[in-house]
Amino acid sequence: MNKLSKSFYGLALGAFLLLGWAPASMATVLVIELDTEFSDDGDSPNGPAPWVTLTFDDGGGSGSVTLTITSNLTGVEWIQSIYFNATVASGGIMLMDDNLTDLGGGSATKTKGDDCCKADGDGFFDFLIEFANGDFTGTDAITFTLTEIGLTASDFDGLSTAGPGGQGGGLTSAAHIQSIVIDGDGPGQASGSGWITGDTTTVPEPATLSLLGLGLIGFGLSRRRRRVA
Ligand SMILES: [Ca+2]
Ligand SMILES: [Ca+2]
Repeated sequence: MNKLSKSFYGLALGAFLLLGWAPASMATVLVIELDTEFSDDGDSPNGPAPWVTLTFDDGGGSGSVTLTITSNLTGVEWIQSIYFNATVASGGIMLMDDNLTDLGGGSATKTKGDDCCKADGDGFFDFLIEFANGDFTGTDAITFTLTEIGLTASDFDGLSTAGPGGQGGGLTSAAHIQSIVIDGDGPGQASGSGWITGDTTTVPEPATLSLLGLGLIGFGLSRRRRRVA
């Protein structure tokens, strides 16, 4: 084995070790972007979607998940309530305030329990967080911490359930937006409101590490080619 192939095998071994090690430190980030109005006669917020984004991050471990909720609203539009789901029993999960500074001194009212909470005419969700008039506006960002033994971000990749008085269910999350300016509103009026939902994206950490591994192999090959030339 010559010097060049030794260095290549060394790099390949390094990449293999890197890839082999990745799953053990898997961090998952779950993102739900609420960009679709789903109520029968509701109104869409006036700014660009997504209007609300939920990000669940377990930091590569289990037991504690940070939930960051960001808004992208305009004018006097504000979030009255946010609903989401768990694929594990929700009763044992602690939901705690982390940073609510952007609520301007206001607080969040939290309700949990499997299929506890119905959003508009749709199905039942496992968590509900409610806000006071005008607190959660503009591009505010607030965070909560969810804890339970073994809990990871993936445990919030659930859908709402159909039930009495509800429609089909099957939504990832929902939010009720108030004070939307609509056609016919006079100056200073904002009489619209709407229910929004959207799709979930999962971002597993191994994808990033695999790319890093491939990058290292590519770097090794290009060095090798240059030395041969
Ligand atoms: Ca605020
Ligand atoms: Ca449920």
